[in-house]
Amino acid sequence: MKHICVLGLGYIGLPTAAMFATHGLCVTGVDISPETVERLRSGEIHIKEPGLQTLVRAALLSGNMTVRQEPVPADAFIIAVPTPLNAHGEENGSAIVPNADLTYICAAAESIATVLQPGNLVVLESTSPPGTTVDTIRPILERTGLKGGTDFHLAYCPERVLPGRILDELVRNERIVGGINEASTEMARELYAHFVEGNVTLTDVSTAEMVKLMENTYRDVNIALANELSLVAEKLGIDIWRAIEMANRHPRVHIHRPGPGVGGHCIAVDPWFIAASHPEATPLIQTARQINDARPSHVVAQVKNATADIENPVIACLGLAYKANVDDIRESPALAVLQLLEKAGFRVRSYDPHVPLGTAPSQVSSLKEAITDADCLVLLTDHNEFQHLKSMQASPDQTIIDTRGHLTV
Ligand code: SAJ
Repeated sequence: MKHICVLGLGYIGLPTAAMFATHGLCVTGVDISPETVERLRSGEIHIKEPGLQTLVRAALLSGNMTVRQEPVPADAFIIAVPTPLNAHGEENGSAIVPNADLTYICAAAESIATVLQPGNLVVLESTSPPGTTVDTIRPILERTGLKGGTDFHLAYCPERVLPGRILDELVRNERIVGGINEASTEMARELYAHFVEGNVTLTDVSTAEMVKLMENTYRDVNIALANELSLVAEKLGIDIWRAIEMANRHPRVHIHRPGPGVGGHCIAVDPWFIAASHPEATPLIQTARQINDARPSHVVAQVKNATADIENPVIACLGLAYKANVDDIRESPALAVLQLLEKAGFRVRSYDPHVPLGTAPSQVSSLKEAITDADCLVLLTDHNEFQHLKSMQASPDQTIIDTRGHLTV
């Protein structure tokens, strides 16, 4: 394998492309956005991720990586484009179960089909509903007249890295590889062996798709349980953080952390891919999603409660990113809280040390500015910068709502 095309230069595709390029392969990075291509060509990246700027520059300077808008003939193709939720979804009785929007995956497969050659390998990395590789990607590629499994190889290899630790986890994490036949699985394994140091487990294509979805569903359902327990603890006057800490001393218990909701592009989305495949069989998964989606409204109710006696209170929302110490605001529950607070008529200020000004409503440029004169401080993201919030309070009368248990010792 000498030359690969990576389609989609986002959070996963860009580090993956740069990683292959710095491990000796010739890489064409492909993105449909002319702005992204232009920016990358000038050596600048459009994503904040520790170490990524340096890695991409090294890949470009080595001459091993180039960037363009359409794929070129290559030995292998990796699809790493988004699979957003299709809000219209499918009806399940009275409820709507959102399903995956496969538009980007299909467009990527169609562009690969224009340059596909006998002997090529195509790998899908995007998180996808069960059956996508065989039922959606394969037919598009086979319209070329080439046959999957004999003329070209096809596999699914989910990305499993955590934003904020992508470069390290790309190399060290275990990978699952599932091909449409053994030869495809083996070719994909060989490809990733260029830089993956973790174990590579081989399986079939549908199992590989399902494993990825199960991992994030496990997390979502467990977070929902933590959120539900936190609601009950609140009503009972029990400190949920201490209670969880004690329960988790049991060797077989790992209660997750309650919070303002579940954000990011994965955990709030992937469970729906399983649910949409069999709505009647997934009441637990669907309920967990609803519990986690209801969390921002609960935070707003807490704010209303805390400020009931104050006329026209000012609320400082601290943290916009979906989780600690990243700049990523995709599906961030903090944004939902902000919106709901504004809708309820609160005067709001928001601050996040990682998110550029102008991203969210009423954003200010310093923590001091955010908390001065505020009546209620709502800690929405557990960034390190907020750890000493209590000692920075402008007055002891300011209520703090710590949705993350970040200030609990
Ligand atoms: N959260 C809680 N309570 C918790 C844990 C997380 O409220 O106990 C919230 C976070 O604050 C955040 C959201 O859930 O809003 C998701 O954060 P996360 O750190 O759990 O996960 P992601 O979305 O950043 O990355 C996940 C990872 N999956 C798992 O840990 C099973 C990562 O390995 C995957 O690669 C990624 O999804 C993905 O691409 O699917």
